[in-house]
Amino acid sequence: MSAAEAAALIPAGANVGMSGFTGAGYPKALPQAIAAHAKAEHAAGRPYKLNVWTGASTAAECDGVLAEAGAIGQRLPFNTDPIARKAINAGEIDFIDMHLSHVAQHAWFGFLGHMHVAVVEVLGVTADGLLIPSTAVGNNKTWLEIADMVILEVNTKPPAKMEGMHDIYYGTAIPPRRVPISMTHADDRIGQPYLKVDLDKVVAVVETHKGDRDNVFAAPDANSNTIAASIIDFLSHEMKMGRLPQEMLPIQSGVGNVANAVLAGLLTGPFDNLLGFTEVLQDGMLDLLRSGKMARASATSISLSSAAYRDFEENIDFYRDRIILRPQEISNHPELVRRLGVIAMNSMIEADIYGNINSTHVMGSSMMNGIGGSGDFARNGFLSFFVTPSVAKNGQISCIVPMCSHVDHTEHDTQIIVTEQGLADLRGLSPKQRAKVIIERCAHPDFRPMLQDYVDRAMQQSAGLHTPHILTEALSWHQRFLDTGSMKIG
Ligand code: 0RQ
Repeated sequence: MSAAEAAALIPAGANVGMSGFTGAGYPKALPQAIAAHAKAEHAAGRPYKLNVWTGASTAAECDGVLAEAGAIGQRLPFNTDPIARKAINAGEIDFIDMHLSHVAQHAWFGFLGHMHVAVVEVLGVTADGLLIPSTAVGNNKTWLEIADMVILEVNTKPPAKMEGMHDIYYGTAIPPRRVPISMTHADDRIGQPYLKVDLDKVVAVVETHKGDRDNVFAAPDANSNTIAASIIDFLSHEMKMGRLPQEMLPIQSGVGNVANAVLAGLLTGPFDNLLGFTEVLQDGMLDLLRSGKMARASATSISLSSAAYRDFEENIDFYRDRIILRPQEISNHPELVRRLGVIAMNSMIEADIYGNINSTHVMGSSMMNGIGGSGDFARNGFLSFFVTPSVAKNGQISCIVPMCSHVDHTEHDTQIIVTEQGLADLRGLSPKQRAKVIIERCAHPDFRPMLQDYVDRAMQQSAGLHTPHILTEALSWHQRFLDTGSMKIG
């Protein structure tokens, strides 16, 4: 069926589960056809919006076109598209920012409402009616299970030899019937290579032949390289001290340039036979696999630059033995992250002097991308790093502030903060001890005296001295930036 015919089957107001995770495996044709359909409906004076649930972010030809057409009512759980972000921050899209490991189970529990339609990209359908998953698994297993009707986009562009790479676990149940997930190594296979679907629910099959978005990265800059070097030194030290096993623990790495620089640092670092247990497999991890430094990687999505993607395609026989793609409820599962002892590394927007972390909001009220999987890994990891340059916007914003303008990860989840200024190891420290090391090691020299002055005065004025604060001043740095364009005074 054509994408336009398939799009016409989706009624206004439907809850639609789409494939897609960090710019990989999203539907390429349906969203554009839905956007055209929405525009036609709007022109005829009829309302048309859908509630769009995915694995994580998609791309311009999915979130972008839908947002541009005003076709998204509610969106969850993660978005990086600039047009959709603008609509979210203009209050036009109701965005629900969720831990990525929660999405599938909250959908089964019925917490999110009923799913009417699933639109899922696959690489093919076997003679037995099983589905070959694409470059991202995300929440596809769940969408296919719970949707009333299913639209498949069969994309013939990704290498057909990806068949067999995936590991789809069908052992999850709803409490009280849950059982332990029997995975003890990051590279264990516990499921089957195919997605299942009730063929009676498949109302349309649409063919596409199109690659995923180009997930380009700037070459790591000096700050990213310094942060990466600090983390690698720290891990070596932990190993020397006997706190980190010699065989090293599996690595999770968030998205972005700093995350990629850390992976690039591991390429020349002292660790061998690494394992990845992450959600997004980016260029840096592909390099580690190619070099032999990393033996295997488990993820839910392959999100590559076009150059890395070519390498993946050309060397698919090599990579298919080394990469395992799982549903995100498994790639990000707290039980597994804790059992495997994952080392979590995620970027943030800002940290406060006590170690609370804001990963999602700019100046307290505007959404950037979402919490993604950072919380799944940070709370349950063996070690948890949060990284950022110490300043943003040409030095006018301090990424270390008296109080975060929004909190995604509490002080209880944060172990280690790293900026290009240095590394603050917060393990075993009280709030006041944390403030001292965060200010000394992580704050930019332009803001260090202001932060110290804040703490000194809070020690005099605060009602309680466990986490000293001056409540009328705690968020004044953000307000000053909004008023003057700088957090600096004068
Ligand atoms: O804005 O693009 O307008 O210049 O934030 O900042 O430094 O380019 O960093 O691309 O690595 O993203 C936390 C957003 C970092 C990301 C975040 C502004 C800065 C710039 C981006 P401009 P950088 P990155 C795995 C785990 C949450 C989800 C997560 C993220 C823009 O890593 O979304 O971890 N993480 N998932 O100027 C105001 C500050 C700022 C600031 C930076 N303090 N105040 N603006 N910026 N610091 C993936 C998944 O879960 C799927």
